[in-house]
Parts: sequence; structure tokens; C-alpha cells
Amino acid sequence: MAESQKKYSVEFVCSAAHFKELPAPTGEEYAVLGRSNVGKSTFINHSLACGALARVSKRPGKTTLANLYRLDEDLFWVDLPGYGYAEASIAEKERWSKLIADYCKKRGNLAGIIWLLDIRHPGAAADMEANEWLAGLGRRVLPVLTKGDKLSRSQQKKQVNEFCDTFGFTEEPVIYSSLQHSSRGIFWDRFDAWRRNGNKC
Ligand SMILES: Nc1nc2c(ncn2[C@@H]2O[C@H](COP(=O)(O)OP(=O)(O)OP(=O)(O)O)[C@@H](O)[C@H]2O)c(=O)[nH]1
Ligand SMILES: [Mg+2]
Repeated sequence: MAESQKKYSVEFVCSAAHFKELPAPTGEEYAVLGRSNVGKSTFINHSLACGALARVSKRPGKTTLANLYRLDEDLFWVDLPGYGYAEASIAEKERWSKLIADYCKKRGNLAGIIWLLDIRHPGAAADMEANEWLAGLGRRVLPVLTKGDKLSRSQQKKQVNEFCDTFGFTEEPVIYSSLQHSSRGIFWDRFDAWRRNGNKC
């Protein structure tokens, strides 16, 4: 894919505060999961070159609903609220956790989880907890390290090794930066291969 080219014509489908509010599953769906403020919504906007479709904020806790996007007839992505945001009210945190857990466990057409991790913070407590939970879930997971532009090449390499050691990744995770056009092509090559691999099983 040419770096500047749009891969899909993305449209927003709907938002859900609770699992049962999601539309009936159709096609193949992928969730974008990660700690609050890791860059999930930014990643969606940038990788899909869809402007500011997903709402972004400097402050954590911006995405509070599951937002469903249609990429093409049979392909959907879901932007989820972040986990690990300590400042939200107890009630809100409980709703987010339940929405994430219900969605990841029960969604019938969930084909895989794109798991975003901040490249600067391998082994953050909330991610360690998520890692255990994901291992028990048995879904396919594609780890992506965000905010790559915050580190030099040599620091990136060091962090990638650290992530592989900490989480036992067998393949080096993709490094993403919403400030670098080249990230798009690198990510889509990996995603398409991962998707094809899953569809073979
Ligand atoms: N430098 C840099 N900043 C980024 C990158 N990705 C995201 N950010 C910034 O990180 C902040 C959080 O981004 P969001 O996309 O709102 O993060 P989120 O994970 O959706 O956050 P919640 O919805 O609150 O869970 C924003 O200020 C973004 O501009 C990146 O690749 N590089
Ligand atoms: Mg968000």
C-alpha cells in the first residue's frame, strides 16, 4: 500500500455503553484494546487515514463507549475505552471493565485483538494484568507499540526486546507512530498477514 493512500473508506456505525447495545455481529471484527491514553483512537484515525473520526484527547478517559467502525462490507474495528485509568469514578470504571470484558469474551465475530502498548513503558502494572487476562481469554492478539516517535532508533530496539522478554512475544511487535506516515504501511503489512493467518485456521 502506498503510504499516503487510504486503504478503506471508513464509516462510523454506532456506539455502545453496554455489550447488549451492540448490533448483531456480522463480518469480521477486530478490537483495539489498551491502557487509557495509550493512543487507541489516534491509531485508528491515523492507520485508517480517516481524519478525526475517533475522538482523541491529551487527557486519559476520552473514549467511554465501544465505538464500531465499518472498514468494508465484511470488516469492522471497535475502539474500546481504555483500561487502567485511576481517576474515573468507580461506577464508570466498572462499566468500562464490564464492557471490555463482555465484548472480548462474548462477541461472536471477534476475530482478534489489536493490543496497543506504550513503547516507553514495558511491564506497566495495568498491562501486566491485561496480559494475564488476555492469555486466559484465548483470542488472537496482535501487539503494537505506540508513540514510537518518542524514542530514538536504538531506544526503540531496546524497548522491543524488553517487551518480548516481559510478555513473551514470539514475534517482535510493530512500532507505530501517528507522526510518521511510514507506520501505516508497516502496520498494514503485518495486520494483513496476521489476519490471513487467522483465517487459515
Ligand atoms: N507523540 C505521539 N503522541 C501520540 C501518539 N499516539 C497518540 N498520541 C497522543 O496520546 C494522547 C492520547 O491519545 P488517544 O488516541 O486519545 O488515546 P486513547 O488510548 O484513545 O485514550 P482513551 O480513549 O482515553 O483511552 C493524545 O494526546 C495523542 O495525541 C503517537 O504515536 N505519538
Ligand atoms: Mg480513545
